[in-house]
Amino acid sequence: MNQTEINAENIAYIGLGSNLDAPLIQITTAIKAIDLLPDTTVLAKAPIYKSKPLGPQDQPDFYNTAIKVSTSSHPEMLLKLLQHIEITLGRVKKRHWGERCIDLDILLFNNEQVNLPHLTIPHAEIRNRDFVLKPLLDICQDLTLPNGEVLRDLLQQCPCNNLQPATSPTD
Ligand code: ROI
Repeated sequence: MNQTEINAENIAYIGLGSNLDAPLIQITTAIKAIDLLPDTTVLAKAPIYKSKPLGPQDQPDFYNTAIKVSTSSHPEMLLKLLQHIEITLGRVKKRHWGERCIDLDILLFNNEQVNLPHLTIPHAEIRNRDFVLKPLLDICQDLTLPNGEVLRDLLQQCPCNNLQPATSPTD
């Protein structure tokens, strides 16, 4: 591989979610940690939204946002780096579709499709989650999936999780 390929910049969109242990602080801290990665720069941040949990209802409301990054990591490396940040922030898996202090998902990576046992890009649930689609569209109104589907159209067909703008770090 020549130098140009090694340093090739990729554009990725990352979804962030939290409903435990001061969620707004978790999200802010995770964004700072991503920006501090040696090969990754945060280019844009969406507003943070509060939403009803998708899944078990006996858990706190979620806070969600998305960021756009430029990165020279390939998708699997980026996944490893994000998982490391999740662990550093104290993420412990409690139950399926349950509460979590931080969730970092690669939503889109260039216009690529990745189908590995441990990584699916675009995120497998992207079309069913308004708390993912709305912040993505706040960053870029014209986003499409690699198969040509328009995210704006997907949001119109998406089940509603009662998204509200999150206001203050004490929310
Ligand atoms: N529900 C909402 N509203 N936001 C999330 O980020 C979220 N993440 C999850 C599950 C538990 C499926 N539900 C969610 O992983």
